[in-house]
Amino acid sequence: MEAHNGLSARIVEEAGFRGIWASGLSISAALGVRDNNEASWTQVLEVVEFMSDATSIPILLDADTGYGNFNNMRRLVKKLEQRGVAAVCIEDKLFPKTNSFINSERQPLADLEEFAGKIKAVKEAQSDPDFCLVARLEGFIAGWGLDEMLRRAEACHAAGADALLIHSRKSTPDQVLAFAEAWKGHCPLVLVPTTYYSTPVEVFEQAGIDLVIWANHNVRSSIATMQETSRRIFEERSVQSVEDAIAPVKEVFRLQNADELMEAEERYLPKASDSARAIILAASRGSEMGDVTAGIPKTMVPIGNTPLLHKLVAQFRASGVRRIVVIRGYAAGKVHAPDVEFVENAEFEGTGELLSLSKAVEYLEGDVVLSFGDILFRKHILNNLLAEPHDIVIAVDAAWHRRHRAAGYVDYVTATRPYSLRYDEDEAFLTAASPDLEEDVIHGEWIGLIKTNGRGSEIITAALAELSKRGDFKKLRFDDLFKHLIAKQQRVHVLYITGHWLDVDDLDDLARAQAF
Ligand code: SPV
Ligand code: MG
Repeated sequence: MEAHNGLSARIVEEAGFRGIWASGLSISAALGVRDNNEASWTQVLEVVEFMSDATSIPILLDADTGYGNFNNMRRLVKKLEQRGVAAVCIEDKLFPKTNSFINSERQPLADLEEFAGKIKAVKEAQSDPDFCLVARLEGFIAGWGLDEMLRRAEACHAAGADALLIHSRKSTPDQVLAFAEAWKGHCPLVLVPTTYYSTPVEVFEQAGIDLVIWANHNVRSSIATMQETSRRIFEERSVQSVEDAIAPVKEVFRLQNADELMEAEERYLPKASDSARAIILAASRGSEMGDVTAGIPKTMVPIGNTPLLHKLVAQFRASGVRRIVVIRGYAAGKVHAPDVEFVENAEFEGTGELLSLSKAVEYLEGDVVLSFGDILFRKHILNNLLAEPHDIVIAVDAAWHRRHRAAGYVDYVTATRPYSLRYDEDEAFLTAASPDLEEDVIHGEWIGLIKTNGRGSEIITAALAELSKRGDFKKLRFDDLFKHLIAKQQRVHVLYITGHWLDVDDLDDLARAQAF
């Protein structure tokens, strides 16, 4: 059965056919060109490769006259074998060919010796012993009689042709049946009953014909349907009357094997649940910034033309964090960012960070990065944090004393050891966290990023539950959480960094952020 691209080839296989005719007429028609070798042989090869990829039954390529001489044929065979094409058919005419049904009497036949040489070259070039060559004899088409056909058939058979295609443009099968009778089964015979289509197939079976090719009926049926569909939609300016008559989109997906891709995605793509989630705390106004945050929270302050939150979200995305939750409160209606989820904190006024975080506690699960909504940092900081295997890790800036400091709260920390350039140092753990630490015990400043794994998320969830019982819970900040974890002897790992981040607390910070 004819096919002319991957889709039609798959349809042919599904219908139950045992082989596919990659028709020269249909492939060129589908490409919008004539059946005169207007499409180059490599263009045909591309099409047949798609057909081969889409199917598992043998494909017989209609290679016209072989696109050149014996040498071109040898190369073609090699390329077809590489693409899993089972067989090739060549006809005894001259390049560039003309379709057998156009001006057929004026079509000269190929020199028989030259044609036999091509056949021989193919059989000697093939590396798969099952690769087949069908020699197509156009003698009847060109007006020759049975004797000449038999002479040509013998020569092709002797040269090694695996089968002969006897073509005829008569409306009855007389010519081809006479040939079959005289040939007496020397080798398999192939017919193309395009013009003598009313002959029942049993007649061919009884005559010992081995293969019948329905050569162009898929491209013709698609032409008829596409013409009707286009005409109707154009005239009716609606698809309503065609919708039920055409294949549903679901059928297109099925023929493309879309399900297989979905299953493969399950197996090969990182699972959404496996990758980290970010929770961004962005509920506070940031009143230190005065008029700048009248009506928008600090997180939406533009850095250049882009809101701070958008930059932050883009940083998470760039490090592969796709699930992002933003806790918003002040001017919540003005807080937006593409493809993030929002959690509302209506109690943002005069309350602390832990209350805000507790609003999103249901998202505290698996790998999580908790982040302030007013910070920016270089990519390596987040990447290093994400690579940490420990339950709870905080990013601490050891170069804290070099920082510009806005008035207000600073999350100073002390750890089991200070920052060191040595790569073989012991791990550092948090031992104290407070804005009031004496300068000589400060090892760094927590920058507002915490990374947890599944266990770490559970530990923090439990800590929040315990802290929420305190009367002052609404005022508590992250250093209270850290103190609680230290008191509970929960280990908080310290990942030291040295600069390359900033927070936006005042207008000076904002100016710095523009240049960051
Ligand atoms: C084709 O399908 O391209 C053929 C068969 O060569 S026919 O058009 O009938 O000659
Ligand atoms: Mg053809």
